[in-house]
Amino acid sequence: MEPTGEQIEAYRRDGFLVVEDWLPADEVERVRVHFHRCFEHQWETGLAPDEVNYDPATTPPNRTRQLCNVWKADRTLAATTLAERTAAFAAALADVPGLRLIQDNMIWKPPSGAALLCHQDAAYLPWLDPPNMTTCWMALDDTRADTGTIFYVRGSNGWPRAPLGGTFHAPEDWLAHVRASMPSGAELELVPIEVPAGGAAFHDGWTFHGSPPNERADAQRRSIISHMVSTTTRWGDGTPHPIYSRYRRPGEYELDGAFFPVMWDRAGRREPWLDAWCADAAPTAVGADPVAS
Ligand SMILES: O=C(O)CCC(=O)C(=O)O
Repeated sequence: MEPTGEQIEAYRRDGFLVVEDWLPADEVERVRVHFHRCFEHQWETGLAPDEVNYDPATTPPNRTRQLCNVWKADRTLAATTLAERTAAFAAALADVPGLRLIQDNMIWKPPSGAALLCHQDAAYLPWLDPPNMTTCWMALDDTRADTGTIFYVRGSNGWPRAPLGGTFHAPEDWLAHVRASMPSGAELELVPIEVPAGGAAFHDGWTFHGSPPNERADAQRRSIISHMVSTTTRWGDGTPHPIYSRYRRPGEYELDGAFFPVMWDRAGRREPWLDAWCADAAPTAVGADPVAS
């Protein structure tokens, strides 16, 4: 599946592209079941994700919940975040020769859940050379502006690159960092992504985006996200990342495909073990949404 010329043009101009029907309905149902197992800390493979920002017993109920690199913990979720077609489509949008997963992300904003800071993803990657990112954000619920969906700042991919600033989880003002970083004379055009469950939005690593609080007391807002980097990316010589730099072989610059798998490249490369890893997931009965009211 390839983007049309119009989609590529829109992505490069706006810094994002919405594709309303990305995941089939049965995949959305399967993913929801495994998403909730993971938030209950049930790791299908026995391996924990790299970041677990949620504990059912202690996390305040209105906090937006997050797990990162769940592909190692659950192979049903891996099949979605490591899908070849996602990388092929995104590489064409971003005009890169191929993409590897740097991190996947599960975001669960519960009813009345707190905001996430409006930020640029690539600013979090000074440990890579060059810092870059292409993301596929996939909705597991019908999203609306008032359910705390993701918002993009149209055209901010063309703004000067800002340093990191602000608190990611539950900031007091989710727009403070982008307002402080935007060039003078620029307009803050916020675009809420309102899609049916299974809809997706692709965005560039320098596009400002974030999400306000979920204003509704009756709506979940869940998403599963593939954060990818170009296959031309190498380790940088800057300050190591406290978690992800563990996967660097001393003295080497090449990213290791065992930890940052190549999903697709123009030469036909994909990690040879990847399809078996995803296919080995135990079949899941498709059924009721675990948090449906
Ligand atoms: O889902 C959200 O609210 C934000 C997600 C995000 O920051 C991202 O996909 O890069």
